[in-house]
Amino acid sequence: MAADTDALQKRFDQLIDADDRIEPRDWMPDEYRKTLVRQIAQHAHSEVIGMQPEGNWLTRAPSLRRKAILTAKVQDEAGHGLYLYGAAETLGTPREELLDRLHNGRQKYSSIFNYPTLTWADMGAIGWLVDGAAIMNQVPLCRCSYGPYARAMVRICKEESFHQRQGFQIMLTLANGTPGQQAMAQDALDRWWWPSIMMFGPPDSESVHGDQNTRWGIKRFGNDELRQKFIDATVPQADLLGLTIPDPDLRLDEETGNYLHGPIDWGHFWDVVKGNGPCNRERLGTRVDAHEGGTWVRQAATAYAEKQAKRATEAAA
Ligand code: BYC
Repeated sequence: MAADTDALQKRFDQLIDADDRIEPRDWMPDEYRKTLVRQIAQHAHSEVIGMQPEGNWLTRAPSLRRKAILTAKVQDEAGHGLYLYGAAETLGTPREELLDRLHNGRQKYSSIFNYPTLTWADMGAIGWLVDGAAIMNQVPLCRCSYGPYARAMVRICKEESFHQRQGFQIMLTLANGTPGQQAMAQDALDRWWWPSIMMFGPPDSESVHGDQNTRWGIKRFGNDELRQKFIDATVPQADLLGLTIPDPDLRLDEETGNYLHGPIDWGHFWDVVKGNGPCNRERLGTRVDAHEGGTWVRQAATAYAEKQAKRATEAAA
């Protein structure tokens, strides 16, 4: 038995070393399966909870065109959740179980969705910064060693690119607008900048899963490197918008070409992760209510599917 496991482990290691893909039917170490379920589910939950801050503005979009675009974006996030729950299910954990873990607080979702959306400019800042950070973090996941996750990420990243562009476009319109609109854009940047930076997770020195997940080819870069790449890409965009990043210590390091940033308030980050952010209770409460309120829809869909299956069996008999 132990010899069998050794051979399976060896085969798994070979696939990882060759930068090949692990597929659902392949043998994998329990810890690899566990960390993937953790990360993919957290990602799926983030997509679904992430519909709430923008969903709040669907009825208040400033034009029909903006409303249609925002509706499409929010629908896309639901789709991302669906692909990701599907990917997690290939690892043997049913969606119901994953949702239970979210609703009981046993699984996390991204810290970024625990902040309120106070003005229309927040729709711009979310698309520009939050989707921008998501793209930076998620493009490398298209090369993740677990096949179903990597394939889901390809489509998600394509859609996130549209989302990022639409957010930037909202910011550009506001930045070129009246002084009041410019102030609204600046205020949104002031509130979303640091939370967006925190999306990449704690510093590498405090990252629990980082090293192992990089060795397994789940993560391709550490949290610090991705955060830095995001800052380097975003500072020139803020300049173009004529907006000021709310970090007095931000400056270009001529030698490395990187932007050096001021201290990040990790105490605040952990507080939000632990459930004490401005909107944690509201977000989870809304999600649980939606799930409970939707029970009859799931029951009706199941009853319909069972009836259809019975009819098909009878017709075939
Ligand atoms: N928020 O060991 P570490 C989106 C937790 S959706 C909350 O470095 P890891 C979008 C971490 O889980 C955005 N918790 O972890 C949707 C761990 O705790 P556990 C979500 C965080 O996994 C709609 C502990 O801290 N994206 O983009 O190596 C509209 C130690 O961290 C956070 C994804 O999920 C956080 N920000 O790295 C627009 C992408 N950061 O689990 C956009 C996939 C860390 O041991 N996920 N923690 O209890 C990842 O790439 C990685 O999971 C992370 C964290 C970079 C997030």
